[in-house]
Amino acid sequence: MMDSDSDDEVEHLQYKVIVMGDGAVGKTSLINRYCQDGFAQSYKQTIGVDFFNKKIVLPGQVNVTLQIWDIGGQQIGGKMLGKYIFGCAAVLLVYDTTNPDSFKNVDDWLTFVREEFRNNPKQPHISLVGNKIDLAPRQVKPEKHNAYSTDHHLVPHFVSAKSGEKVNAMFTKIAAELTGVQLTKAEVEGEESKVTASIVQHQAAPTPGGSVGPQPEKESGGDCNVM
Ligand code: G3D
Ligand code: MG
Repeated sequence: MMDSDSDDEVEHLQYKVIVMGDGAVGKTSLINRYCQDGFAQSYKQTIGVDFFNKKIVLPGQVNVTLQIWDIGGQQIGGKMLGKYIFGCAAVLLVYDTTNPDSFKNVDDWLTFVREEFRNNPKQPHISLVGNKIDLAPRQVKPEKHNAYSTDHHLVPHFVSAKSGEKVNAMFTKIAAELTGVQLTKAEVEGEESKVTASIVQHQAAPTPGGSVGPQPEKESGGDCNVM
């Protein structure tokens, strides 16, 4: 269901999406893959919080801008994290499928998110994202991932920021779920092989907060930069 009443807003929905998880699970790589369709072998640690706006067009000419936030090196309990997560519409809880500890720690990240949204009538859409599926051996079994997702009402995803496998499809599905647009299997599969999105804005100094629902989009040119 659409969150917005006016036709204008329906045309330009914007959602804040936060990518969370332990260090080195691939948060920056995932965002970089989605925004720039690239993968760097080595990243300097993200300083502070970056966000990137990515515009996609869902079936039915529904224009959506995902404002994707990278929490950088922030840890649970960090003073700013609560401010950054405020008002987000979706959370990606990322872990590394070759690192069982990072999966175990998802529980702490989820607890943090639930706590932040306690008593909030607008709960965020939360995905469980197993990254690095290009690597073997996989230390976290898909059954475990799926069971955890079911038990905690998360949407399960497996991706590789390195190969790009399922990255576009994941973000498109999240955007569709946020807007209530139904995607066919063919449309989801189509996302695997094409990049339909374009970057519309990047701001270097984000203001903590924001609102859950669609926000008016300030369209501008600009690149998706990893700072
Ligand atoms: P973070 O932002 O969560 O801290 P990064 O994680 O994106 O900085 O990634 C941490 C390391 O994991 C990086 O390697 C990066 O190249 C690697 N990585 C990220 N995603 C994938 C993936 O899908 N597959 C594989 N094989 N590696 C991945 P370095 O060597 O720079 O530490
Ligand atoms: Mg990072």
